[in-house]
Amino acid sequence: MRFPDERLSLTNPYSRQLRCDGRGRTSDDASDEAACPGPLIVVSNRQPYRHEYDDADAEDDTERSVTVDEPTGGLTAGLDPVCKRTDGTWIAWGDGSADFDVTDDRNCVSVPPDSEGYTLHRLDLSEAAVDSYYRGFSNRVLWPICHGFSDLLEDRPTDFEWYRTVNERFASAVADHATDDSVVWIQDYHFALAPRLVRDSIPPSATVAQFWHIPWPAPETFRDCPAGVDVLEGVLGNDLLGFHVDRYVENFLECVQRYVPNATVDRDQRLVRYEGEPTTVVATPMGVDAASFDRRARAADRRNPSALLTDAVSEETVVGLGVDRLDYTKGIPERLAALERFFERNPDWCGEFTFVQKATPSRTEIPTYERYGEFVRNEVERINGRFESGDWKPIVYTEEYVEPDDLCALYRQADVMIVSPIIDGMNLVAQEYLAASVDCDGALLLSDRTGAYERLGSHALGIDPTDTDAFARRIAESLSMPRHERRRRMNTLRHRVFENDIGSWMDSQFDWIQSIHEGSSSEAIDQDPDTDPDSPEYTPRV
Ligand code: ADQ
Repeated sequence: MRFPDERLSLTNPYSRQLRCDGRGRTSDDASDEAACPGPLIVVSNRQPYRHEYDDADAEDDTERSVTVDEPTGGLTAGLDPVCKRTDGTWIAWGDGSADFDVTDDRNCVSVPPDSEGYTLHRLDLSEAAVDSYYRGFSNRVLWPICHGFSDLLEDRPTDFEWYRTVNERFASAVADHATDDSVVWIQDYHFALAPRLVRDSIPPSATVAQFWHIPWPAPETFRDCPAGVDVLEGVLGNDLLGFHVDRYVENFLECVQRYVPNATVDRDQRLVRYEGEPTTVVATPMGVDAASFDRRARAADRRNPSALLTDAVSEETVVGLGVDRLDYTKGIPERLAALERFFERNPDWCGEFTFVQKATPSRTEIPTYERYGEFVRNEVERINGRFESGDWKPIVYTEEYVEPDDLCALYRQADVMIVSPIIDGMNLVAQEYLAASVDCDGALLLSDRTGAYERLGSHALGIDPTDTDAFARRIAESLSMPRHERRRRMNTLRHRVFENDIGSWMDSQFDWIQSIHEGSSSEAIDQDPDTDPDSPEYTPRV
């Protein structure tokens, strides 16, 4: 490991990310330190707290009690204390049954309940708005385009106009709260138009930033995006735009160069100037709350595995695991095909190895997703029918909700984790598995098409999810890998996940925001696109 001063200039915001303890820190510690230079205004589709009526059958509202869902981890939990500390505001779609019965006449409520908190401003969106903005342009256009699935794009007539309307409503809510030194931090692809609208309606001294959690495609793919130029011009309203990895930054800059002729693109500085305003574009790979997964996994008793395993798998069975939303980007059919090939080629493993697939139905109102789920379920049934014998099944499939503690127990229990997306912006599941692998005896099979592969690929078992034969061989290899080799790989992988946890990621975000907020021009920020500066052991992708 080299020392920080060999690698980083003092002006580089990444310099704060370096750790010496090798264990990272808890999200609580991290959020205590994350330095937001002004009152934070977070904009996201999902809200951090949801108010729900408990008893839908009660006769009138006075008889019904209200429960509040709270953030349990990850980014939302990490941002919560920053909002509190900066007297901030969170603006999101209010989708809970009691949400608007607890807000004031501006649709605002103080959260967390019963404590000194911050303002949650809820937007009341009609069913038509949600259908077009969320299930329409966001998830039928931008999601498939950004993941390179142009053939799945559905451009319905009014979706983009609704998307614009909803973005305008969010931007107007931001303007209601913004002050001279506000920091507006917009999350994800649901808000491609909002940054420009916000930029034009709040004081110039306030900062507008956005993190784009999914990939950005190459220009040849982006060309198919309806209203693509509006999307680019909207995003260029940001002072700072973050992606997970360099590849997406490069793709974005190329798209701007190609489709926004009035913009000036400096590829070396990763700086775009459009209508006189600069946008700095950065790659900051997101991490997980590693300490919390580690803690929960340690609390899970090794002799009492999660109920899912107790019911379906005998104690001696070797366990493989997949945990995904049912989304066509996640490569679940490809994984099933590789498992089928593996059992064909390795009949000795029948009865000895079981693959547990935890899948969560997602965006089920969209027919493509419904068909995908149906296909996955049928494939599981077909493969099980082909190989099962006695009590043993090759695949245990469940869509049931798994509590966070049980998920950690499952991660800990799994001898092999398979993460095989066709494409994935980052992939947090792979990192969660590593953080929860406290016994250091598991192996990770990881698609080389995930953002996470850039940091973890050198010590995970890399797979091309579409190459069924090679994928099946990788499964066999992982099951026969000597224990010392599994430990060696796992130690390094865990180290990387702890070093680059969610707290470290938030620090890097706020360091970038601060440098831009303070007007220190991005020219002074030395971005080195060929290395991941926060990971001393990082091996460049091949
Ligand atoms: P997602 O596409 O949802 O996120 P991912 O990052 O793997 O993908 O998972 C998000 C979270 O959902 C994880 O914390 C995981 O534990 C949870 N989860 C997923 N399936 C689950 C299941 N079956 N049961 C319980 N929990 C489950 C998007 C992008 C990713 C990017 C993230 C963050 O698509 O590429 O990593 O945002 O930026």
